[in-house]
Amino acid sequence: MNKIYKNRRKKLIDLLESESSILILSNQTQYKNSDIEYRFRQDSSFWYLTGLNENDSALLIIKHKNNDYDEILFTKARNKNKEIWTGHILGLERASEYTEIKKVYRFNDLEDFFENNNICNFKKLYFDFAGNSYLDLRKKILQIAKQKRCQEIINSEYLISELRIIKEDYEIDLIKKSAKINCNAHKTIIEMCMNNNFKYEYQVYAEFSKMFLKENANYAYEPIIASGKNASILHYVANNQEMKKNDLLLLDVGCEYEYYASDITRTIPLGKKFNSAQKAIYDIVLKANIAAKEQAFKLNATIQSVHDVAVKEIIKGLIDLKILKTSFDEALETKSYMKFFMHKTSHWLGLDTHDVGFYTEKDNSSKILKTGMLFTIEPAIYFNEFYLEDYEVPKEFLGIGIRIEDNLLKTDSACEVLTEIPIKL
Ligand SMILES: [Mn+2]
Repeated sequence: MNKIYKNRRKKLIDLLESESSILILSNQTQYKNSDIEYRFRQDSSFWYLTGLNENDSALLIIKHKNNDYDEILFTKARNKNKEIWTGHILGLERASEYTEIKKVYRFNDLEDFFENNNICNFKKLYFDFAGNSYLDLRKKILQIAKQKRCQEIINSEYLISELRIIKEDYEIDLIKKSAKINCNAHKTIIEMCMNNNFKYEYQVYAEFSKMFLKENANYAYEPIIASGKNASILHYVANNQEMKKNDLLLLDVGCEYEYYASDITRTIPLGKKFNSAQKAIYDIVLKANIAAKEQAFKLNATIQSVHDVAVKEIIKGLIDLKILKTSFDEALETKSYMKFFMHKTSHWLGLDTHDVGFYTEKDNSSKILKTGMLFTIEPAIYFNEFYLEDYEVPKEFLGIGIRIEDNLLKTDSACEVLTEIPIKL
């Protein structure tokens, strides 16, 4: 197991320029209130490179002029008084054994290490200085690096995402498992919803929780169980409203299994039958979803071309319904369609739901989809009453929100769709 992480570090070291270093911090324990801790979730990049689930830890890799390198791990020491309350701490010795990193220091000494070593007057320091844990420590390290005339401080994502964006077979297996658990839950719960088994959104939430937890999985993010016009709010997470029989229900639920996410959205009519406005919009979104997937299957397709194809279907559909009252070209040019479809069609998927990785190359061209990349396809149309108040949309469309989201793995020959959930009406 630990060989996986060691190999990844080796690849990272190969990417790192000489006289440069990279620092990756673990996640910090977050508190709900007073001394009540949220369940700990490791920082994805720290996990990716070490496989350690400890907070108060950091990985520092230094590459010298002659291309020799140092791997240094910082972690917290064992502590009987703490361990009686919150359990097992790995400690320096065992962390060293597990990772096979020989130089292991206390996390509390990280700042001093930067202060007293010459790594900061190196050419480059890769470091996520804008991360949202250990704010004071991040600021301090940035300060020290600047004081010591580090020539360039670069977001570590630039380096790590080059590795993380292409998934290893080991990762693909875990994502497939995550997608399978998620698909099974969606299939079962969609069937139950269409048979009106639930009265409130939170009852649907409870069912997803049960189906995930019994597979040793959990949510990748707060699920969106949005009935009626709640579906026109992109990240609706209150999940506490009564569901009405002829409303739509949008289910956007992410499953995390062994750190890996799948991210699925289906929108269904609660009474098993769409009304004509719902059906018209659903058909456009479904067409956009299918067309975008076909595009992704093509050789050398870019992530932008997948979005363009989805946008094209959405504009065409909205013009046919006379919701957009301009020519196709004008809608594209003025981006008037963005009142109804305001996000991108895809994001990368992996350890993070919105996984690391840039969408363009250094020359600003869109990234070509390559074997081992995992991404979503999620076209949508929303008619949010509040957002659209100045726009003329026939009344029957107001409040509708429809999104259909699949997860795809780019393969040598085409693409594998990991989320087949046919909706039987
Ligand atoms: Mn998504």
